Amino acid sequence: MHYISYMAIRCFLLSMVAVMLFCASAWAQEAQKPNIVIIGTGGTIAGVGKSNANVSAYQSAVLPIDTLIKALPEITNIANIKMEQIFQMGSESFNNERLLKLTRRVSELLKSKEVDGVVITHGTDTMEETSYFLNLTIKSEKPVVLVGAMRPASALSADGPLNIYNAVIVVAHKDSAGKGTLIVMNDEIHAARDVTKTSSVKIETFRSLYGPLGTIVEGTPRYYRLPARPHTIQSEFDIDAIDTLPEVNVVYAHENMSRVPYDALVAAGTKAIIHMGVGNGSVADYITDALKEVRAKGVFVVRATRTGGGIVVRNGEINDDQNDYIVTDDQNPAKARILMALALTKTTNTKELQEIFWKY
Ligand code: DAS
Repeated sequence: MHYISYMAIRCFLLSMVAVMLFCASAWAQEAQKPNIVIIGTGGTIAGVGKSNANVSAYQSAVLPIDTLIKALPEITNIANIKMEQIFQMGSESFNNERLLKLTRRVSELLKSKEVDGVVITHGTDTMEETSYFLNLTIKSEKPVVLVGAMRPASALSADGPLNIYNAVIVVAHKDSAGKGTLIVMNDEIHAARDVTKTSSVKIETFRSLYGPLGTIVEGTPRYYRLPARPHTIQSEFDIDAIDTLPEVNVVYAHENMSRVPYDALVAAGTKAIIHMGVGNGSVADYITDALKEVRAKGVFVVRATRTGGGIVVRNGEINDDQNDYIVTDDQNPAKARILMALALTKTTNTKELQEIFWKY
């Protein structure tokens, strides 16, 4: 009898040890997995169409972030996930107030030792602006990755689930630290500074002027380039030092321009106008005086190009020195607006403002 009870106790103890070892290894694996926070803001990625055949006609910003993430149990193999829903809207509705709120929350999360990175699900329409702002104002080398979708979650071949999966892979990977804010879409990893949305409907809409930083292949991010301009901890801008953003607006130039948009924006109190000029940021001869009056009234003028690529040459066809204008480097007008708003939190000296465009 004693022998049987001895063996029973021995088996029980051995099974307890096995359970403890399993838990320890599971805990160790959990402990090894990075802690990632996924913030939901809305967009197509959370969209729902009337049928799965609706890939471009749908209601954006419907599904909550936990519904999107619960549909992806695979990501718990990559990281420990927490979720927050900060907005539920199309990204066309971002404004300075909402941009500051999102950025402050990301900054707060990254200050915690319990957070190793942040993924933001975001509409694609203004994702390049939000990511550029984060890229310039977040003082952390921890990865921040924005992700969206061109097809709603309800669609046939929805691109959102794999985009989120890839975004978590990228944010969780050690190689993604210190590269600035990233956008992950369509298996590509883009630098926030360079990327722009180039199509209203195509899956491959996000393009970077000089190509993506890298790609994701079978669950591994592969980087081939590094950002060349200062970002995050290298940037002079700090979200914690920004209370509000100066009002900066964009005017799209075309044949037969009217001066009304410029005059109306000055009357409304804008601090700077991004002149989205044809070609090399050109100004029609019948608008030249209007733009000079804008500057004379103390509103800055930044000459940008509507072409979708390339720099604006200073003092090329227009005497920017004499007119006290600023020219963009290769920033598109939407990003020029973000950068000018940040620059005006630092200086109102035209030469210093111009240097900021050539630096970031
Ligand atoms: N409404 C667009 C947006 O939220 C849809 C999208 O995400 O593509 O940006």
